Amino acid sequence: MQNNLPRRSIRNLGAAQYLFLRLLLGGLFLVGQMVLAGNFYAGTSPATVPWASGIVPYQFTNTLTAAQQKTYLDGLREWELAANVKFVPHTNQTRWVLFTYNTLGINNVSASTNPQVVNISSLSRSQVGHEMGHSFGFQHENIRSDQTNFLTVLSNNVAPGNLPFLLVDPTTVTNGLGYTLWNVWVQNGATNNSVGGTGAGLGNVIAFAAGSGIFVTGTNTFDNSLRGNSIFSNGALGVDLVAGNDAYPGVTPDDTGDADSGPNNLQNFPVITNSFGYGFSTIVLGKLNSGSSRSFSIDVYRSLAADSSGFGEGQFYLGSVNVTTDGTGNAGFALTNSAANYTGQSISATATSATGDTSEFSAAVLATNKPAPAAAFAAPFQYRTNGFVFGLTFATNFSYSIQATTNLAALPIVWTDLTNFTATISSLTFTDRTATNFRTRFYRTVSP
Ligand SMILES: [Ca+2]
Ligand SMILES: [Ca+2]
Repeated sequence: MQNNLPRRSIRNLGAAQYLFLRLLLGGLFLVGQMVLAGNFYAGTSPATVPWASGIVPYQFTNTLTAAQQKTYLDGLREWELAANVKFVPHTNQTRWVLFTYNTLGINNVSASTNPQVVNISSLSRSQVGHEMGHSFGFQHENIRSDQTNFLTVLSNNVAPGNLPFLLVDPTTVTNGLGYTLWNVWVQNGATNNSVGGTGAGLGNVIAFAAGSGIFVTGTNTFDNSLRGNSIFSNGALGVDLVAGNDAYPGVTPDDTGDADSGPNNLQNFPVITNSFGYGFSTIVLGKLNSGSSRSFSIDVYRSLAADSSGFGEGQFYLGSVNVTTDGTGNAGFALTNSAANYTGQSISATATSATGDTSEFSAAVLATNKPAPAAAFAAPFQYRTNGFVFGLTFATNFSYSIQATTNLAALPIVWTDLTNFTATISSLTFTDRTATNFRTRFYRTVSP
């Protein structure tokens, strides 16, 4: 029944998230579960923020240890480096901020009280920086007042009870935990969703998350297609499928036959066996093991650098290949991308089943430079009424041109392209139908 549901799309979400993640601090990445009380502003500090000349008086609760206070000061220091603000110990100023710590798993800011109270449980420099963003009037991208410029919320795709967390200016939300630590979180029975797509303009930018780029969790969470996005520079895996018994964060290894179950059915990822650039092209060879006699789309990506895990991510989508596994669940694939030679970049791939389950990223393989194997002429060599006929053998997946000239003596020799192609078979018989009026004819094959 779930497969009959219309496929839902989350488009441009990445762009919105990207803006959010940049927030104000540029290189300092800040995310976390957040609870907000008080006023919300449109992503920039309003004139009513009560810190004259950027001077922010602060005080620690007397239960904070010296180490906890230092963590706070480290986070505040990031703001002082990035913005025109300065934190000073509170003395007799009218408005000030109180820094506290709790063990309840709650991070929040009471922005409209005096003193403001910044309450942090997961105390870290980045969390302090994040919460101070709220203190200054910044808000999560998903609730900013100009949200609709960046994000379309499909309410039928939001779990019951969670819609307030995506509303513009949700002033009714004063205490809750609805925000995602991950950039895109597909969870708790979400099915038939699409994040991105392989068509033009459908991919999202999903980058700079502290955790995974896309995080897929929960039982009965499957058929979620994650294709064609630009996923890079995230703190954990580009795509993480996390079953209940998985160690997080982490690569979920392929299982032979792919009979395991979990989010996106723990779809096995491909294995790239070789990737290399040559000429003006990049060739990617690989294989997939999954269920037998089933069809899959292999999406191939390149990244300027491999993820530190060695798996993915996928910064630039290179193209897709459709494969069908044999009776033992195995399929090979080859993709030739003719856009450029990406030698030195990291190549990775995902597999997506016919029902839409997308895998995690494969291990990244560095593309090496490789000259194209030379083509060879072979019999028959025959002159027929419809042209000159000869055989050629190739290395598959490489591109070749067949060229001809009528004069080797006149320099420079003028070679004419007869055809260009990427070899999908290792040999063919070629007929030069233009070779009907020449006394002599010379041929060569060229690979870029
Ligand atoms: Ca995993
Ligand atoms: Ca699996």
